[in-house]
Amino acid sequence: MKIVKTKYILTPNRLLLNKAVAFNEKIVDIDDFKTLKRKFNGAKIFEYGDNSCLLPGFINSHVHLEFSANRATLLYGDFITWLNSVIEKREELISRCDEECIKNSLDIILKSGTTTIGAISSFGLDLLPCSNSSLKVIYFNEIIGSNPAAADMLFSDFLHRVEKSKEFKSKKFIPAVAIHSPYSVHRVLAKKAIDFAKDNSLLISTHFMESKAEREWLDNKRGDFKKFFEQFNQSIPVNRAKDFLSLFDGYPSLFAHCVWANKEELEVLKNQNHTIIHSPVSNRLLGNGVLNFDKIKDLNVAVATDGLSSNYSLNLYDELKAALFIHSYIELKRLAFDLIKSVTINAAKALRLNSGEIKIDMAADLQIVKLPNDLENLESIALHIILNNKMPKNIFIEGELHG
Ligand code: MCF
Ligand code: FE
Repeated sequence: MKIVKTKYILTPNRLLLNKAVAFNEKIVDIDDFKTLKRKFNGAKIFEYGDNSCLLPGFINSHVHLEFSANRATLLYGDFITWLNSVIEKREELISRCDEECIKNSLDIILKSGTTTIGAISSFGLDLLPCSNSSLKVIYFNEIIGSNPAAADMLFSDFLHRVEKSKEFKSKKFIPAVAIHSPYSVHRVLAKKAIDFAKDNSLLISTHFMESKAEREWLDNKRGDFKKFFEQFNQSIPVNRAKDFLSLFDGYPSLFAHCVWANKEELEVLKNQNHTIIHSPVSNRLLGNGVLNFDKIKDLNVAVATDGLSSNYSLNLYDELKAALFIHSYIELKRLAFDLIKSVTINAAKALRLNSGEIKIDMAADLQIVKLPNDLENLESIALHIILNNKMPKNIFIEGELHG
């Protein structure tokens, strides 16, 4: 048994003062330090100072590790320009990121207080580092391809990657499925992969309505994607947005971006209990605009970094800071609390995890962070956690100390 004592505990639904938490792989008890010490005689004690705060480990539900070599290779500022640069530089980028490079990214993620990731894997090159990592990994095998002539070949390659990832399945490594997007996955292929995921109870993640170009293309067969698809001799979209969405009916899934989703689509996302994955830095760098929080009030939202293909950092503290400043019209203190919930409780819900909250019987995935020593106004605690941290003091995953 271990006991952690901090000045504050943000569960994050509640703020507890001068309490302690006893845990092994799971959280066993939350009570006064003295009581826990008496109850669990011989437990290993971790006592932190006056400005310390215990939080659930963060969950980064959407990250593309295979693109981790990118710093300035890809072109930022406009989505189609970016996409063309991905197609041109993809081979070079992935060859510049070997397993050691992916492991480095995973280490940085862990040191930054993230205890679980949703890894979107395009090629399976991140399988070994992900399955060997101390982090918990939901491993989303991605399917992509708009040419129906290649559908059978693409599906069998996808199945092969899924089967391979299943060999590593454990409590900490969970195989899943990613459907790249409605513009890039032919409807027959999308349906096949989604039905496969449903039949095998695998989580599904997708990119949806990320850019204005995607909106125009799927709605009117026009805009920047028209020219983009001419290079592949494709003149019409491979999905209608509405039909694509309906493939996920009855199966709560993760929808990345949704910046350009319309009212009806947001209504479907809400009614079907889907989660919006929000990556404000990626949206900014790829020229996709700002997700309007006023329109998604009743939806489950999880903030995530996306990959280094569209971000400069895989640290969720950087992403939360960016979100605080991007959504400048929302009341600051409440936004800070909601952002912390989005990378703990909300992300855990989306990924069907028994974590993301400091509560008895939840997994002991924890981080200890610091607060300024002049903090008096406890209504601002979430804000100051975000502003004053980047690398937490200690991290526990399933009760094991890391860093
Ligand atoms: O989320 C960002 C932007 N939107 C779409 N895709 C990606 C992102 N970062 C990496 N990607 C990958 C995606 O998984 O880039 C490829 C896919 O394999 C784009 S399609 C050539
Ligand atoms: Fe992405």
